[in-house]
Order: sequence, then structure tokens, then C-alpha cells
Amino acid sequence: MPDTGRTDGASGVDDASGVDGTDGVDDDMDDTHGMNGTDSADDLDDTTVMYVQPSVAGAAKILVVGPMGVGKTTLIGTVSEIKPLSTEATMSRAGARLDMPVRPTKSTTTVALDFGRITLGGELVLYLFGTPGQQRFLPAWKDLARGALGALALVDTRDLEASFDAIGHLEDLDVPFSVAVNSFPDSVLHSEDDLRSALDLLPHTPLVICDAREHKSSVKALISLVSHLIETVSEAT
Ligand SMILES: Nc1nc2c(ncn2[C@@H]2O[C@H](COP(=O)(O)OP(=O)(O)OP(=O)(O)O)[C@@H](O)[C@H]2O)c(=O)[nH]1
Ligand SMILES: [Mg+2]
Repeated sequence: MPDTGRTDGASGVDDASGVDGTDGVDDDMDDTHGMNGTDSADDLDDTTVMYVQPSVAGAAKILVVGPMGVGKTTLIGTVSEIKPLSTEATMSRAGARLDMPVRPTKSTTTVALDFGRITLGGELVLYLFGTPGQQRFLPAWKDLARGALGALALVDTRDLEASFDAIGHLEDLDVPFSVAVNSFPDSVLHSEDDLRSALDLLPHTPLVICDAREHKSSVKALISLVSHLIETVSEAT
């Protein structure tokens, strides 16, 4: 594991895929099924139109970032209550010289953005913008990040270094973020201290484990981000 030198005293990675393992999360927010009982976008057909509920009091633009193949498109597709927009394209030979997917079997990649929407607790709408994972598209983030309240940075522990650019870019753009480790079957388990140290995270940056294919787990990861954003705003005022 790469060691970036910073250590801190954080303890115990929250497991966002568990029944309730995310500390400091308002369980009331974890109500995303109120509109039609749909658990995932898979259940939505092309004709489904789902309007923002009248109870909604606020909205936030949230980025979902991370390296190629980390699960950004999957997570947005899993949680979105509207049919997600995705811009998948088959990877070409020309791109293969530039882009390095974690899994050589992955045949498509996001070339512009993913877009989805989720309502938390009936009151807060998150508009989710997934960035392309290829390093060469990092400069395009500047536009995508405009107006974003925060970001969920997905990390794959099988290649932590691949996440450094995405996290560094969020810091450069001054976008508050939380980190979600998307676990894969062959992911190696690391302690939270090791992960924080390797990713050079500040002590207050949330770090959770999730499975981007699971609705509840992915929602919990987003809630950990929202809780963090609320805390950050309250501390600043
Ligand atoms: N086992 C496992 N597979 C996953 C998980 N998340 C995503 N996948 C699979 O990994 C592949 C890549 O996921 P994507 O969601 O396309 O990754 P991405 O971050 O959008 O990738 P780019 O758009 O290329 O940057 C897909 O085939 C998913 O089904 C996970 O949590 N566990
Ligand atoms: Mg994608």
C-alpha cells in the first residue's frame, strides 16, 4: 500500500453496506422509497416520469468521482429514482493506449457524464453527476464541478493509487468530499488507519465501505456525504 506520510487517529471504517453501520447518519434521510416503492432504476421503463415531490425543501448537486471502473455509473444507476442518463461508449484500441481499466474485461466506459436523481428523507434532492474516469478527462471536471456542493469519491482498494488524482482534483477545486470504498470480491481488507494514511485523508473526511450494486449500501454512502456537508456548513456559520 502506498504511504503518503500522513497519519491520524481515526478508528473503525463505517460499513455502509451493513444494516446500520454508518455513524452520525440521520436514519430519517434513508427513506428513498416513498414515491413508488422502486428500489432501483432497473424497474423503471422508458415512459416513467417521476417528478420531484412537493415535500422537497432543497436540492444539491453532488459529484460522483473516481478512477476508471471503480463503479460510478453502477452507483448512480443503483440509487437513481429516475432513469439515469449515462454516456457509455465501447472502449477503442486508440483509447486503450491511454486508458487503463482495473478490469481488462471491462468493455465500455463513461465518455461524458452520468446523471441521476435521488430524494433523501422526502426533503432533499440530490442531483448526481458522475464524472468520466479516464485521467485525460480530468480537466473537464472544472465545468462539471461548477455549483457542486460536494462529492462522493469512490475508491477501489485493488488499486488505491488510481484514486489519488480524483481526490487531489477535488482538493484543488475545493469541493468537500467523502470517500466510499467500493468493495469487489477480490478486494483486500485494510484497516481504516491504513486506508486514511494511504489516501492522505483529513481526520474529518468520512470513509465508508459500500457496494455500488446495492441500493441501501449506496444510499448510506451518500448520506454519509450529506451529513458531512451539513456538519461542514454548520461549523462555518
Ligand atoms: N463485484 C462488484 N462489481 C462491481 C461493483 N461496482 C461495479 N461493478 C462492476 O464493475 C464494472 C465497472 O463499473 P462502472 O460502474 O462502469 O465503473 P465506472 O466507474 O463508471 O467506470 P468508467 O465510466 O469507465 O470510469 C461493471 O461491470 C459493474 O457491474 C461492485 O461493487 N462489486
Ligand atoms: Mg462510468
